[in-house]
Formats: sequence, structure tokens, C-alpha cells
Amino acid sequence: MRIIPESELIINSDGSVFHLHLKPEQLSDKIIMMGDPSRVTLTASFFDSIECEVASREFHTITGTYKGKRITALSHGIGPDNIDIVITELDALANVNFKTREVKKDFKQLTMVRVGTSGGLQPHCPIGSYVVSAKSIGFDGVLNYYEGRNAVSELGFEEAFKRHVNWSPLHCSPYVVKADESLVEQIGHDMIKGATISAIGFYGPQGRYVRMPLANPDLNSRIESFEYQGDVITNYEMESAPLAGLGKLMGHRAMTVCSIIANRLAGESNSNYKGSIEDLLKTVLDRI
Ligand code: R1P
Repeated sequence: MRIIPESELIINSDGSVFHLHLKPEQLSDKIIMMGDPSRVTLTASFFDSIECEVASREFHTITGTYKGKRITALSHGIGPDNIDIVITELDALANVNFKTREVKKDFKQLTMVRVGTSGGLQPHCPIGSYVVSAKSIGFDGVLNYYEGRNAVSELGFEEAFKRHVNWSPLHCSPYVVKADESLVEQIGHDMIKGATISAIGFYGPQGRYVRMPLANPDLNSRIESFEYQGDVITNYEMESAPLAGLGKLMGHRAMTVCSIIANRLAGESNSNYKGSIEDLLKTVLDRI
């Protein structure tokens, strides 16, 4: 059996995993995730009881019970690169023996639902609607570093997308992955099912022109007009693709659902979205 070297999986002196600072016994197999650390406090305000709270960098975790279910609420910060850290460490907490540094014989499957905010790209995803990322298009490249990337990707969609938008060779190759289908049904059966882009940044990489002109100013209009076998691209955020892709590669159930807080077509946004995200968090807590 392979012993995972200390350099590959860093375990802190208190027995917690490197970035998240969590110990294996502090993690539930039901995990609700979000970018903003303060949203974890909001989520835990609906819990019946709190078992533990840990904060390290942008990673804020509270495990407790909600209507009798043991749930971990955790923030992952902003960006797809953070998802590589968070999913790998969550999987290690569940599936690596921290004493022997061996992979456990019995696999423990985690259920991970990210509740985020997002900008809509289609008229049927107005501000205030909830969009489940049934498919995600990763502009970030995280999944390309893992063996099995092609096995979990929709290769026909990827090729059609690159052709349609005239994908720049300077960008890393986009990957297209499905979220866990049974989880999408369980959490989002009455919500809009979409195809979501996980961008590698917030401004230029999502086509926002503040002061710096864009290298590909027509990329968003090409994205909006793209259609593949009935799918259109519904929204932009920054984490759903590595979450769905790495989750699938590792054998976990993972998905993202977002509250739409901006409409990129109409150029409108709503910065007062607390109520709608609160309702979405409660819905996910009820359904997870
Ligand atoms: C950008 O403002 C952040 O908001 C969205 C994006 O994915 C990115 O993380 O999600 P969260 O509201 O979950 O952070």
C-alpha cells in the first residue's frame, strides 16, 4: 500500500489538514460550500446545534446539525484554484488514514453542494432566479492536470464550443463536465438547469471592461449565441467546473447552484441579494 509522502499531503502538528485546518472527525459527509466566509456564519445560524468552528485564511468551517442532519458548512474563497485545494483536502479527510498516511480501504462518498452567486447570460435567467449548473465549462484548466480528465468530460461539447467562440490558443483548453445527476435532481428539481462557465477571473476573464480593453471583446456575444444539442450557456461564476470535475474523478457527488445577481445581457446587477441567497441556503439545507 502506498504511503503518501509528507510533502504531498501536509498534516499540521495538531492532526489537521494543511489549509482547511480540519481534523477528519470534524467533517460531515454532507457539505454545503460557498465563497464567502461570512456566509458560513449565516448558514450556521439556521443550525440546531454547533459541534465545531474552524477558521484558517479564507476557509471558514462550521459543522453542526440542521433538523437532525449532520452538516458541514465551509467557505472556499474566490476562484477555481482554491477548489483544487478544498476538494483534495476534503477527500483526504474522508479517505486517507492520517496516522498511517494510506488510502483507506473503504471509500467514503461525500455530497458537496456549492451555493453561490452568479451573473446570468440568457433572458430566461433573470436576477433573482436560481440556476443549477447541470453542466460546467471550466476556463481554468485545473482538471487538465489530472489523469482521467477526458473520461469525465463532454468532448463533443468542448470541440463545438471552441469552434463557435473562436477560442484563443493563448487560453488553456476548456473542459466540460456534468454535475452529479442524482444530486441535481435532489436539490434542484424545480430550478433552472443550466450550463455554467467557471471563469479564471472576475473582470477581463468574464468580459468586463472597466478600464483595460479586452483581448477578445466579442467573446461574450459568441458565448451567448452558442448552442449544443439543446444546451445554451446560462451563467458565469468561478468554481462549479473544478468542483463537478474533481468531484466526479474522485467518486463524490458534487454540484453548484447559484442565485443570479447580475444580468450581463441587460447590464444590470443587484448588490442587495442577501434575502435571495438566504432562501437558497435554507432550501439546500432542507434538501441535502
Ligand atoms: C466573485 O464575486 C465570486 O462570487 C461568485 C463567484 O463564483 C466568485 O467566487 O460566487 P460566490 O458568491 O460563492 O463567491
